[in-house]
Amino acid sequence: MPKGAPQPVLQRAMSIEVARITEAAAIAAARLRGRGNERDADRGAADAMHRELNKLAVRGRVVIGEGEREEVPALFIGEEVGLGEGPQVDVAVDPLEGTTLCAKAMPNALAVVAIAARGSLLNTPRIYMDKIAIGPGYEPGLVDLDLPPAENLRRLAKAKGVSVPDLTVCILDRARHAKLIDEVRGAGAAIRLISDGDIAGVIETAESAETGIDLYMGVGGAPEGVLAAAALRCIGGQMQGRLTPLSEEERRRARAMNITDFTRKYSVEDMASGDVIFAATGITNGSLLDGVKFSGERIETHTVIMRATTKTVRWLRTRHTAAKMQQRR
Ligand code: VTB
Repeated sequence: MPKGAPQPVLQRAMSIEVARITEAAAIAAARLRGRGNERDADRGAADAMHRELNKLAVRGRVVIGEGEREEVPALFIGEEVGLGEGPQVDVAVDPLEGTTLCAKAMPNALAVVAIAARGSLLNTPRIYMDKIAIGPGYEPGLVDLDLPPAENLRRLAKAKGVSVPDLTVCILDRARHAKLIDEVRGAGAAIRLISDGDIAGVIETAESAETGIDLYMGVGGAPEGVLAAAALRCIGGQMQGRLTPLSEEERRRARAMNITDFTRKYSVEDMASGDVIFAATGITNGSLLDGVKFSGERIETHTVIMRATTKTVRWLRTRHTAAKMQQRR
């Protein structure tokens, strides 16, 4: 185990169990891929994930969920999940990250879960978070949310031994990012604009040789920020997130979760400490994971499972039989 690593709370074998959870959600969502129906795909993924989570030998509590208790039937914040035996854990879920991507069969829709020792994931409501992320191997604090984009790019290029025009930044394609996009392009870097799915965007920085993404910047969902931090905790990389509530009502919801300092920059460790297992299964093809493939009786899934204590990263291709998946319902 790497020096300074958190004490393992979760059992090793649990990694494979956790993969079953995202595989089931991904298969359910993929059945409705490209049908323009966001709601049913999301619901199908959430139901499948809920079912599989409840087979896990943990005493789990959902901290990042599908919504608040009164909004959704399953996987609401605060819901108790798991078999009710075994370690006490926090559970963060996004059964269908990128509902629009799935509905339009566009790249990078994922089923995502993170399981962590109780109390080690940041509890946040569904508000926005300003994020910046880079991969592993750089000196701490190399990039910072409070630096101008051009300066972050200059520092990263220098650390990589390249020039700024060699860098590609991933940014959500939103009007709110017009200034950021201008500044990044003005500094000479390339931008991969994504329509959705910034968990994948952040993780891509940790695999930049493969994905071509060097840096993630911009404002996306806070729950997605915590899930992305859980992944970086395992795979390595730096991230800062700052909550950006847009109204008094959002500030109230955050305060109800004990968040009072809206200037605070959360590091990866602030958002996900302790022992963490992260898993994601591709729903549609993406730069990290292939989507679910259906062929007759066979269903194939592609999953990444990571663990913070050991820093093991497993890429898992699994062949399921359609009949067995039906039985598991
Ligand atoms: C963000 C991002 C997600 O949806 O939440 C985005 O973090 C929604 O952004 O990954 P808008 O409110 O600007 O539409 C995703 O892209 C997909 O859930």
